[in-house]
Amino acid sequence: MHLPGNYTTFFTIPETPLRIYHYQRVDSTNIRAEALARVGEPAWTVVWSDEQTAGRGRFQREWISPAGLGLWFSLILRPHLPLGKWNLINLFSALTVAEVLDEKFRLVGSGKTVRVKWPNDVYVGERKICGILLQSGRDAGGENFLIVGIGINVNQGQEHFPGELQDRATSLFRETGMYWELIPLLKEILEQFYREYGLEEERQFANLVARFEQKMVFRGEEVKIKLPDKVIEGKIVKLTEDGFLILQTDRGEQLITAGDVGILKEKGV
Ligand code: BTX
Repeated sequence: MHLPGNYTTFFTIPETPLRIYHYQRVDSTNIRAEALARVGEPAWTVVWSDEQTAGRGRFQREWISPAGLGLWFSLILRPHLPLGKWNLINLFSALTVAEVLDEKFRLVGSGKTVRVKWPNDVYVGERKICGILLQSGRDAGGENFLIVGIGINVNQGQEHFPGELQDRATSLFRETGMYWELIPLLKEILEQFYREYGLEEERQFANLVARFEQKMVFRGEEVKIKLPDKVIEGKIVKLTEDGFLILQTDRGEQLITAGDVGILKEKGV
């Protein structure tokens, strides 16, 4: 075991291998988890922090992670899955968070539902409630690992988001009018993740794509997909069995594989 320095608490979740290092403040839980994984930390270790000073999204974009208002955590996985299928874990992670949040909406009798946006964002209506950042790497022993970084807005009010995000971001509090305790929610998400992951891994994630498509926003709609070097327009047809996107463009069908794709409607969601 490689103990990470200055964490404030450590706890496990019974009957699972989940081990959680809890910090008050870190730069990014993904960075911390990656450092641990590189020196051999086993799967199912989680780095969780009340606050991130350098929380990151895709393309090195900033992920706003204020103290105590959301869940900012990263999970180490060592998937028994061919590398070409690791993308499915993107979809799996978003779906798992979406299902737990849906359950909360049902609990408070809200008619709202949570949707997923390919490959791994979680939305309520047109506002992002959760972002997920996957990073893969190889440890000192030559074994591949995956870091699943999850950021969930929980108790922020509108005023806690900077101006440009007030209409594009939301939280459980904003959607339900209630404050939510962080630790039970974290445990629930991790437990569900662990349970469902075991089942999915056994069947090589075979039903996952269909489940994801059912909850996916923009299916059959005209979208713009922003790639690092260009923007492509087309209609989302479906996902491949490895969880990549097939886009109908005016030059035929195109396969979109890059994990760091943003989907924008005309009005710029
Ligand atoms: P993304 O690149 O899809 O989203 C980043 C964009 O989302 C930003 O440019 C900004 O517009 C918007 N944004 C920033 N903060 C928030 C927020 N709190 N709520 C809603 N929208 C926001 C998504 O990347 C992946 C984010 C992963 C975050 C987790 S937190 C734990 C782990 N550690 C870490 O550094 N990243 C991950």
